[in-house]
Amino acid sequence: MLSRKSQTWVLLLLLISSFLLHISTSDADPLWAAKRKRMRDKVRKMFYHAYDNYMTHAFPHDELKPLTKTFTDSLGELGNLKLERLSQDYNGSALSLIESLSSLVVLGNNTEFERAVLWLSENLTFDVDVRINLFECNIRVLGGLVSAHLLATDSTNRLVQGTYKNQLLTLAEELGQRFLLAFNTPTGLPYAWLNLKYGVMENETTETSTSGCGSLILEMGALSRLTGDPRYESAALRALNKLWSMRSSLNLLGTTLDVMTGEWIEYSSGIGAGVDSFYEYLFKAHILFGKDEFWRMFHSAYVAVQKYFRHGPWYHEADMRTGKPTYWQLTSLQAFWPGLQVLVGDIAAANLSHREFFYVWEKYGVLPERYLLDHLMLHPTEKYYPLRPELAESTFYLYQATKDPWYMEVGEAIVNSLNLYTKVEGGFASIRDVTTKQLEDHQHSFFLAETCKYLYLLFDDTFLVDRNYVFTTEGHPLPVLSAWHERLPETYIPTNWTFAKTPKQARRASAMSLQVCPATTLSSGENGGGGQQVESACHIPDARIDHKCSADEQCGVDSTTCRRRSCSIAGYCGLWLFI
Ligand code: DMJ
Repeated sequence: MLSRKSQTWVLLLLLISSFLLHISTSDADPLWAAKRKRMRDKVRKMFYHAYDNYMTHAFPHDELKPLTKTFTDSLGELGNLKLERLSQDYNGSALSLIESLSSLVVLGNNTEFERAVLWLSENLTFDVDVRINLFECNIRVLGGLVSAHLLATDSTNRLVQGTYKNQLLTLAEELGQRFLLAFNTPTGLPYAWLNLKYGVMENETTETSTSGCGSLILEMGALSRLTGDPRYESAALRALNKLWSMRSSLNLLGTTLDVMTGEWIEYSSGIGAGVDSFYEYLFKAHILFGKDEFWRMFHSAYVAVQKYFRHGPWYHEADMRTGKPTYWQLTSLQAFWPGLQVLVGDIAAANLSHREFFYVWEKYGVLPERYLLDHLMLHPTEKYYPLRPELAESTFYLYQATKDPWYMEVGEAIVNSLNLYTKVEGGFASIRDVTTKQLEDHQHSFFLAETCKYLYLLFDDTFLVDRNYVFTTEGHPLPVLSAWHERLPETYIPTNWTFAKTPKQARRASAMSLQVCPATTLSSGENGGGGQQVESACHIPDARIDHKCSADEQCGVDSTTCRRRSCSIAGYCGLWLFI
């Protein structure tokens, strides 16, 4: 008999690997199958249109400017839009090529992958006088290299192993060593900015974001596991723990902080810019490394988000000290949240928010960067759409979890919009203003790393069959390896997944639902019959199924509002209003 924790893992892995089941009603229908294939081919074309134009007009520089068919060496400016003066001899870091590596494997183009690996092995250097943003360089460059190294050494990918001699790992290690200089602060919280050649510069800003400190553990942890050098994981973990210790009594964090003093600068936060991947990495670190402490942190953080930020399907921002709402805004970056909710099993909540994001997408044809929820209108200045992947990402996760063909229709709408509004002869251009569809001369590297990848996986998930990956916040896959885990290696073997008896159960089960309301999920499992859908991660059922009670302690937590129910004078649990 597996322990409850073991069961948790079995179910989580089943959820992630529902890819294996291939039980979609739509797949059985030849018309749907043909449509999926057509859509997959359309996305493949999009990727190559973006990639080939980058290779022709911008490589080895960082990113393509598709309108003028020129390039930008943007690694030194990611994270804020300030242009840094780059040294004369800096010819870019082939950022978009690094970001394309895992996508090439997902699309099955091993030949181009190998060509790219070879080029990077021979030409990439980090000994350059460039001021980089640690967070961006970590998720894009370190993550891209580490993921590609793991793909290159995975024999099931049928890559020509002979030509690969761990060159990408050597490069990743060189970069990781440079990163370590950023962590040299009294708090262990890393500087946001670092010069790759000279380390942290004099008078460097000490302000950084929550994501900047809390979204390093996947890439740096993987680097440590691969090299045997614990310094990368320790530095990332120390920063994460310090950040977590700065949470308020409500388990909320702010958005920006000072790395020297460990004090908050911006107390308001939400699930969007500056914070998003902090939540994502707590849970994904739990998947990748299996440590209970990640689970505990994530669980408290998630419940606090649902309690203080959630307003029906929307998420506003709130003050970490009081939980009082501050800004009522939907931001494009928040659209990753339903995808994360799928991983934790909060499918109903994920579906609800996803629909709202898609509603806004449909309203403008793409997702505006910021939308004012209190006025149901665009933010006056942040009207742009820089080809972001988040809605496609969540759509992919929701389709994997539910196999509901509606999500493929959403994917189709996204693909059509991208082709209609953003495709130009020289690639795909960002949108400056979603109302006029005026374009901007920038094809961000995440379009290759994420947007195209998630859309492709939505229509063709062959890459995921028989595998178990966790995707970084930049969409780079890292395999879940038993050797990296603290426990339960047997649960990674698909044939051991005997716990869920029906595909329906597998889709609905989750780590979170088991942790929070085990009775609900387990009883539905034992009855073998579909059972209840997970409503919310904070849901705690009342002690008695008929909701009768004699004391408040016998009442649970409401799934929608996350408020604790109390026992009425008549002896029933409910959200009673006491005047
Ligand atoms: C990407 O770099 C990553 O997805 C990151 O987590 C957020 N910003 C962009 C995409 O919008």
